[in-house]
Amino acid sequence: METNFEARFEEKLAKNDVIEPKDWMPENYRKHLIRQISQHAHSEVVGMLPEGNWITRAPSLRAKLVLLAKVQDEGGHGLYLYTAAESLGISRDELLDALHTGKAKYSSIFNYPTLTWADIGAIGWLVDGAAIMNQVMLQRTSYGPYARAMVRICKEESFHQRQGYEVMTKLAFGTPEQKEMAQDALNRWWFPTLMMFGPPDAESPNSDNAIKWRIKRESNDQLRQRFVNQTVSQAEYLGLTVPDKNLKWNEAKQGYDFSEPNWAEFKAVIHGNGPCNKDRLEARNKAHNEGEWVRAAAAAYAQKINESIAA
Ligand code: FAQ
Repeated sequence: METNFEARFEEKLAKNDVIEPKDWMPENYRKHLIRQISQHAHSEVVGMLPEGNWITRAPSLRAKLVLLAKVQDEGGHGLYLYTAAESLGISRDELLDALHTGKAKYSSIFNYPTLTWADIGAIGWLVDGAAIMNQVMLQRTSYGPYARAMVRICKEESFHQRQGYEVMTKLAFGTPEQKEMAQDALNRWWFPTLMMFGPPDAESPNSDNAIKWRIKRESNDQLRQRFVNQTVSQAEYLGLTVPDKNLKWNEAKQGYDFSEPNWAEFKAVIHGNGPCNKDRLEARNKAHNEGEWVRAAAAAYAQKINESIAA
């Protein structure tokens, strides 16, 4: 019986059809998706923290409004993604509990501090730039609710990338001190951004299944390479230097050679030992606990509505 279902599932993947929540799917496919989608959702929500702490310090009313809108967008992305994960049969409470207890991962990049306004520019330019590079393929991922959520997310991330590049442009073409801030931010965010794409392909335990099931359509290394190829000329336009002595155009591969990020640092960060892991989890737990009354009020309201419909 299961063989029939499995054959249909494989056939759909082969035809590039999407798998929907009510379709039969292998248990490991379901688990793989819950892992990836929930980590992605957690990243969006934790990603609000390093930027959120600059809303009150943005250098103009316009900059404040734009940053506020961006941070709200990230919250929205978290919500679409949690909903997509829930459609696989896991509850929001379970997902959040995994984040709050430190069991679930979220993107390594959000465990680095935002020291200056230029860091907000660097996050938009580099971090959102890397996010888009990775997420464009996810619009065609094999699980329908995830693919559909990614369409809107990608549109919004493109604005975020522009916002960051605009901040960097203002600083890089501003006073010498501003340019120095922009360079310092690039120096600190370059390698952590390269780590966002995940470990090298040869050391990526989830990639084989992800590619087989068309969850990921390109590998960690392919996307990292494309990001470097695209971003170097953007840094050049700004008159900034990518902090990598080994960065060099390679005519034969039509791409840049570049240094490996520090993978020992990456491992430490994803296992809870980065510069801000502790702060991020504390902030999320505090926000969750302080939001208890909102959840209780929403539940009480929903119950009243249900009662009045039933009456
Ligand atoms: N950080 O076998 P692989 C954003 C883990 S964008 C932490 O290669 P996979 C927007 C991985 O989970 C950022 N952990 O895994 C924004 C696995 O551990 P596990 C979020 C990482 O899944 C911008 C282990 O290492 N984007 O938030 C990382 O095939 C600005 C082995 O790795 C997404 O999540 C990492 N960087 O590939 C918001 C995109 N890399 O689970 C605010 C969707 C790897 O076995 C401001 N996700 N690990 O215990 C993906 O495309 C994939 O999950 C990868 C990892 C590429 C992240």
